[in-house]
Amino acid sequence: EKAQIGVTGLAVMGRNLARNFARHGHTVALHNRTYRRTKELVEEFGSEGTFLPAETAEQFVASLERPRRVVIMVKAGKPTDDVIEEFAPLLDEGDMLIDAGNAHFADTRRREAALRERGLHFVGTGVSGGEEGALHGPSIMPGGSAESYVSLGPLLEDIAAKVDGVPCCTHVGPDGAGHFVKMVHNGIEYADMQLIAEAYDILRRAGGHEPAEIAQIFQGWNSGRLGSYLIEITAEVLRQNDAKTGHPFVDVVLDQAEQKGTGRWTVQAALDLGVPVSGIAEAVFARALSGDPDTRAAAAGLPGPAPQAGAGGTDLQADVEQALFASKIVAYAQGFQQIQAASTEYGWDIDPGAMATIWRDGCIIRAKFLDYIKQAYDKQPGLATLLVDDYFQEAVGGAQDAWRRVVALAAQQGIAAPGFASALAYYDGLRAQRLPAALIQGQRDFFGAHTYRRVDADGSFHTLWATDDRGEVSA
Ligand code: NBP
Repeated sequence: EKAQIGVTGLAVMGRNLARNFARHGHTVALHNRTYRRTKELVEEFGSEGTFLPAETAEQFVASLERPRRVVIMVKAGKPTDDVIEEFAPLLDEGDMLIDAGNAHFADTRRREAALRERGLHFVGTGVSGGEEGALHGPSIMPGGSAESYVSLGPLLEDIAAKVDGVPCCTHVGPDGAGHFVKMVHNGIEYADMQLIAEAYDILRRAGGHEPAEIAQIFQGWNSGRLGSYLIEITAEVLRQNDAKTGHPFVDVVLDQAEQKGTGRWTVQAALDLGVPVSGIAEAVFARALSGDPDTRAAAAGLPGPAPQAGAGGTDLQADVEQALFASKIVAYAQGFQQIQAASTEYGWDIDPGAMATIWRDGCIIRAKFLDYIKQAYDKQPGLATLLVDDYFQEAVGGAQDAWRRVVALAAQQGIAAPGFASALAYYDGLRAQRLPAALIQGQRDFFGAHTYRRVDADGSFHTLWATDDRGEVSA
């Protein structure tokens, strides 16, 4: 008997993916650098399906049906290159190496090009949802060739999460497209979490609510348009009391947010593409600020207002819900623009609506909300920004008075709300008929003769700033 798919790298993620394939009736070849992990998997979970454990890479490859499908689930970075170099020489033309780890999309592009030269398909695949997702159904974002998806897609769709029978898996686009989209997905997750944290902070410090009360508020929001996994778990975390002290859990946790780097990658890539993903950037920077206790300690005595419980008035809850929803729309709109910009830059031809579809379950940002994004792109595939879609335009239009009140309140009360504030600034910047960028062009022309364009004529111009009459010349 041969295996339909093999998994090499059987730490928590690889092990759960292998079990997921087996539970769906596929025969799964197993391999890990250290054989002990392979043995343990079969001992503990062998009854879940048919596993073909291999001690060596050669045995592993020999146990796979052709074309061979090898899922690599090892630590991202050099280990992935090591494993590729171990397996590539053992494979034949048309075989597939599927990197399901959290690789940077630029590495995936490099590896795909190199392996294509050697006649192999390299499928950089984003897998979200952590270990639970890997076992019970992740959202899967495969890149690589369309040809590889014909043979690989059905297996991945089998193990992916489903919404009304629709798998949370689709071919994203060639080479690094899958890992790119997975990265932006993580960036959006950062933004979403930051906005939720700001909502909590304002409700607590300007609303005077205790964590348990705020848990109730979030639970209520979860049955409305904000309904999502992140809102749901926020209520759970806020409801939690510390067993040791009896205090709210959120009060005994050190307030320094950590990060593994995908948010930072998203912002770096956005800077390269020139796409303003301010929501994601603010979230990454807010984590960085929180994680710098020395500077925070030095600045702790700086003057500013102390928030007054009750300052938000009686409408605060409803206002914060509106501000959160509007800011969230902006963050997603920005993330989708980044995906579209990369798709154009790299020729990936990504269908943005399909991305919203495969994020509806199996990942951290799963939410009802994604259905509206899907519908927006179904209606208008060439949508310039989600903000001009009817549903989102109406939602933000209806939310904006409350949104502005919340941002003003936070500023007056001295509560940092970079996500809410920058989302609003982005919205106002985008809809402005005239921007002060004209002045910046003037400054650039003044000090660097960088030239400018006029509203009333074609071509580029330069003003002779150093001359007495400051005449204009065509550049
Ligand atoms: P780890 O990232 O902890 O990697 C451990 C695995 O890599 C083990 O199987 C280990 O083999 C193998 N390995 C290493 Br380390 N160096 C190797 C080398 N030079 N050659 C061969 N094998 C090597 O595992 P994980 O936590 O299961 O994560 C796997 C991937 O999934 C990572 O890319 C990670 O970023 C990603 N991930 C994603 C999510 C998510 O939510 N999507 C969550 C967690 C992780 P050994 O047993 O012999 O040491």
